[in-house]
Amino acid sequence: MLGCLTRRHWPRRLRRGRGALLAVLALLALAGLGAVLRTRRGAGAARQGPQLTRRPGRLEPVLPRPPVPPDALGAQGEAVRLQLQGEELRLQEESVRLHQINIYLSDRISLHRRLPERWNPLCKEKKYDYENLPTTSVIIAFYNEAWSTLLRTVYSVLETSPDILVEEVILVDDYSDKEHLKERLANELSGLPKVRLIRASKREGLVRARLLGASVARGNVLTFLDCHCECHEGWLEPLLQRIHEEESAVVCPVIDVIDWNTFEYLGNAGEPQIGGFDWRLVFTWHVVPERDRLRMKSPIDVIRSPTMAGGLFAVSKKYFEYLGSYDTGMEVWGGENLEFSFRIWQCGGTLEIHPCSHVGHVFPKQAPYSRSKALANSVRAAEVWMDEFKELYYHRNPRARLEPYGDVTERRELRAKLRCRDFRWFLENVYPELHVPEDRPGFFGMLQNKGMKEYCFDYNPPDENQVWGHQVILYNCHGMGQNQFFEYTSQKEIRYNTRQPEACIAVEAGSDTLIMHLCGDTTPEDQKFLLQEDGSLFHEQSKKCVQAVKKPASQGFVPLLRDCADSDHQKWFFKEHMV
Ligand code: UD2
Ligand code: MN
Repeated sequence: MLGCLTRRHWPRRLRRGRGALLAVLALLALAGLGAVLRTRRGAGAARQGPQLTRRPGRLEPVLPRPPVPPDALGAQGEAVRLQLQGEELRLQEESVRLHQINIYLSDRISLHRRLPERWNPLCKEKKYDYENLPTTSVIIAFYNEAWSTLLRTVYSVLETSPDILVEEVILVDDYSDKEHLKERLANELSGLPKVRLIRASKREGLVRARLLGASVARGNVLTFLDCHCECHEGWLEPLLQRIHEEESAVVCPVIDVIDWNTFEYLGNAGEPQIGGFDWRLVFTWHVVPERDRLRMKSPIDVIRSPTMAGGLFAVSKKYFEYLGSYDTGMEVWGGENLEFSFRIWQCGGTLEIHPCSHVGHVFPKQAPYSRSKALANSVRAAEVWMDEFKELYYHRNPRARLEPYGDVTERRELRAKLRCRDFRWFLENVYPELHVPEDRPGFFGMLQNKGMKEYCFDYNPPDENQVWGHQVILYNCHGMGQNQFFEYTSQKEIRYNTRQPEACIAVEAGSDTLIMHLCGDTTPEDQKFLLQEDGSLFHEQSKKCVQAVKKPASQGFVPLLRDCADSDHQKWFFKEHMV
């Protein structure tokens, strides 16, 4: 079913065009495969051609990987913890402060290290249609990246990717100002086959930097990578094979974590996670839903994903252009991944993760540069693609409503031109796992106390990844949504639904405390509250009312269950946020 849906908008004309191209290639192939392969490899230094007889099923990489002594630091992708003191320790700490990555250690790990095998063993058996696969331009945009993480990315691509599949590796310098990225980098790269370096003449941000790379790319497929990656053996073939089969598929590798401090490669052969988002438009990871697992014939089939993390994916160049490439009104960082994900699905493509393609990525300790434009970028995505559902986002992030986001007319025209589906279709068909809040007027926002008007329900879990299990408190109302946003549903739940997975207020068993639990499919008894006309909040199971109570021996207040009484401290009302 979905197969037909996804093809709906991809115009016949283009597809036929491609068919014709393939026919020509087939004729050429008949005339002499060698000639075709030679042109596909392009001109360049002495490189080895495909060695089908010597290594059946695998082809030589662009560059051979020089041997790295097994006892060299991190040579197998294992964790390294240097025992440093004095000046050396200071230098290490400074490198972390500067890059939010332990570059002091990275500089001491080989640029040619091998990663341990962390893919499903079935991937090793997989056969590829090498002669017919499209070629790719690998595009790596970078801004002020450290030397060793950047160069390790480049070598890793060259040393793991079959030469026959790589048209070129395009590095796009997004107007970095670090000295090592100037002449020294140009010199280093000029000695490498197929590597091109282009430079932006002003800071473009990752969207326009990537597009700069795409504009000069000569491969059939664009493969985007971040500039601090390491590719696992066999990472490229599955991406290209899938696009060869289905040109409107945008395919992501599994993103494995490389630890920012120890450079341990935390690859994992198990089932990968897929991408989602919460109503703040923050990207989230999820396990594969059961209905998709049932549809898969093998654990190494591609997996549909509602969204992508953003940095690592392959897309047919022609299809990328057809889809409107990127929203060039997006600056610096953020938002483009969800925008592109919505667009792919709503405009007839598919977004997938291939379990056999693994790439490691260094997730920094925290953001190494200012990402102040991320909010405006998300607003652009919401304004163009989310229809009335953008209100759910604005409710949870009221500041976004005030954010100047520029002009999106052209992007809306693109949506109309491609006759893309609406956001409701996306939610119902691609991401039905996402709970869609009701947000009934008067029943969402901050939950304020009548007796102490400055106090609101507040929940701030210490761990962003574990939303449940902590006590709900009262705190000065700040009016910014986020951790003070609650929704009272027609199912009598008080949902904390800014994040994923969603949590609901419950009464802790045997106590008078309100704590956060995961919401149930149907409302569990301990999560049922009645918000009554007079503002009292009645817990049905215990037959008690929620009251604002001063915490003993502290300045703070908490909501606790008490016998119901006619007190303003037991009256609550929702207010939409202030801004
Ligand atoms: C994630 C994505 C990233 C991007 C971002 C949302 C992964 C692994 N990473 O954040 O690719 O989609 O979410 O926007 O999925 N860069 C520039 N110019 C800039 C800023 C960044 O060229 O002004 C480069 C940067 O050097 C890097 C890439 O863009 O190569 C992505 O930036 P990041 O690594 O800081 O983003 P990340 O991984 O935190
Ligand atoms: Mn990154």
